[in-house]
Amino acid sequence: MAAHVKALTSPYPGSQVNRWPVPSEKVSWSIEWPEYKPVEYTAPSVLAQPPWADPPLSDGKFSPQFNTLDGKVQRESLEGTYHTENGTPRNPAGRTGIIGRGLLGRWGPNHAADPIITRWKRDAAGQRVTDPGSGKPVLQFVAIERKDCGQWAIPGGMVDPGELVTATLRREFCEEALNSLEKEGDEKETEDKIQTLFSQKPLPVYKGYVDDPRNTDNSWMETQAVNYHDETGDLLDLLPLQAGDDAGKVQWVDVSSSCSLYASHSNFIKLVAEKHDANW
Ligand code: RP5
Ligand code: MG
Ligand code: MG
Repeated sequence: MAAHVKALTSPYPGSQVNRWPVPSEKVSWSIEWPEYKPVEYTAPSVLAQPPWADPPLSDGKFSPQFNTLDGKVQRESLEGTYHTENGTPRNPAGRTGIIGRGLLGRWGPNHAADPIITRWKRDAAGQRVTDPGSGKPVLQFVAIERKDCGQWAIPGGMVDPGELVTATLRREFCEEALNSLEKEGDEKETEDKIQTLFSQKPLPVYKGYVDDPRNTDNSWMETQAVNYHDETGDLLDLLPLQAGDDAGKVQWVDVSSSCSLYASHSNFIKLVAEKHDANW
């Protein structure tokens, strides 16, 4: 697993809490560090116990089953068995400078899904555009601007308890990039296009830990990122992109190494470019 970097940044998102500074050589739990005194922080929105959040571990009635499917809540990690200490899960990527859950609802892994929707960039005549530097064709993907931090990202989201990941991928894309929550229902033609796009077998891109700025020592993001590609461009050409839910903007973005994106999203986009032998 790659060492995390964004999970070490301060202040913690949506707060003025500064993490206990963790130098890169002290991230690993295998390095003894008795002086380590991480700050405790769980956001008020999580402590209010919305339906998507666990109770505090001190709650006598709450006995989470870690490293297993706990009722409908998936507490298994995509990274294998994680360590628990006195009933508290430990971030498999190492120290973050914060204990508690921060903005994350679940103790342990918080599972998300990231739909990477791509097409070839084309000129006015419909010809594929090639990058003059690499000589390779340019891919485009549907990106959203996150309302929480203003960064551009893949329109991903959390897998609901019991939800199939394939359903999350489609639901999150529709909510964030097509504004489905605010619409009565799409026109038949749009519905058909979405159906065709998501009934394709997606290309697996990445499964595992995400270097998300919300991660803590006890709660962290994991994702399954997949690619749905529109080779001809016919399917997505007329799909009406409209930002919704936690997305403030949505647009097609050219895939290249200058894409600076939320969490580890540029790594995922790079993998997609490689799979299609596209410009990076
Ligand atoms: C990232 O957070 C994942 O890769 C996914 O894109 C996202 C899910 O969280 P929300 O968009 O629901 O905040 O770690
Ligand atoms: Mg969402
Ligand atoms: Mg989201």
